Amino acid sequence: MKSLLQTLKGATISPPPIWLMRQAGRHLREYRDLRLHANTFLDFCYSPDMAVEATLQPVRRYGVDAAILFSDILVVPDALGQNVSFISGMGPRLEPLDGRTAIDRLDTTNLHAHLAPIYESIRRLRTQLSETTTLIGFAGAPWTVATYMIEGGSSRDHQRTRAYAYESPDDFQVLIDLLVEVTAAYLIRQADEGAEVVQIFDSWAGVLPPVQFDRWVIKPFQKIVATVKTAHPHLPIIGFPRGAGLGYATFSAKTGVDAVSLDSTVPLTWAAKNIQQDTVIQGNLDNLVLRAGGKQLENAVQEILSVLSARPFIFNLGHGILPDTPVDNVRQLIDMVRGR
Ligand code: 1CP
Repeated sequence: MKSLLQTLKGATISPPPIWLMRQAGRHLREYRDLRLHANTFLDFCYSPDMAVEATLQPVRRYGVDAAILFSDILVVPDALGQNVSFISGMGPRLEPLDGRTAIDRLDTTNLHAHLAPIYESIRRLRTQLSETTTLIGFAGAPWTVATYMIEGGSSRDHQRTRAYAYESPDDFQVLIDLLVEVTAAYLIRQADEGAEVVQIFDSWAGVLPPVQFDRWVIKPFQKIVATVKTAHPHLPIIGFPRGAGLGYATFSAKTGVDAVSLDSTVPLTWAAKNIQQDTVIQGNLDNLVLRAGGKQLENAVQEILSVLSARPFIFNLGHGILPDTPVDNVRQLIDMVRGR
């Protein structure tokens, strides 16, 4: 039986399942070798041969309990016709949406056709994973995806997007509603094709004040979770409202997700008391202590296990693994969690 699925159904398992956000990708030598075979990063994501291989690499190397589909949250704006490119060393680039006309130009008609190679990767992965490894599909949450669409890429403080949400809330709502609809449809298709769990990444949820957090994070999540659960009532959904602080409690209570992924700033005892009574917890090792390794890593891992492993818990990082993380530290982490 798959330990990740059992945990998401409410079982307390010892040792807890473990996988790592961004486990596929740049920290692995075999990924960097494979990456040379694709012209652009999106070509890589849309090549089932390469995406399947990249998904399997960390499973082979570490024996983690879950495989996360190799793709990116920005395939969705790409599928809506807002051309996305990834410039090496600079991150993603999009033609920024500069108002309602640009939002109205987004086109949902080719969504599934555009994303067909990703569905093909999921179908192939289901035949290649062992009996114990769970396949996780994913998407970005509307708020986080909208920040990339409006800023035109990564940004330090998402000021343009936050300003737009205050200055033109009705137009911004149109964009968020569109993203709610396509994200739900995308996740449903991933589950149709064989994703056994889905995670929704709201990496920039932490920049919003409570009223805005409710409107642009909680409400969109509620709608997506309800729509996905109508099609797939038993599909576990993990939410990751990174940086939400006290908002994690509201998020867990209100959105209907089965599990929440905690970032590393959330105090463990607070989370155990205020969240884990009702919701499975995933997290929340600092990716920098993993990179540093040694005694500090040991202490941090033991602290997390001692506070969170008495109830349903999935060991993970608080954010994605950093590219220069030594593979020996990752192996040491997995051995520690598994008590070896
Ligand atoms: O090879 C390369 O140079 C590209 C680097 C890379 C990789 C390996 C990017 C560019 N995306 C990915 C894969 C990816 N992205 C995965 C699958 C791999 C895995 O998890 O094992 C996933 C789940 C994502 C999700 C993702 N992409 C998020 C949400 C999670 C998070 O880290 O906060 C976000 C915000 C992105 C956007 C993105 N993709 C890539 C970059 C450089 C960025 C911008 C990040 C930023 O703004 O800080």
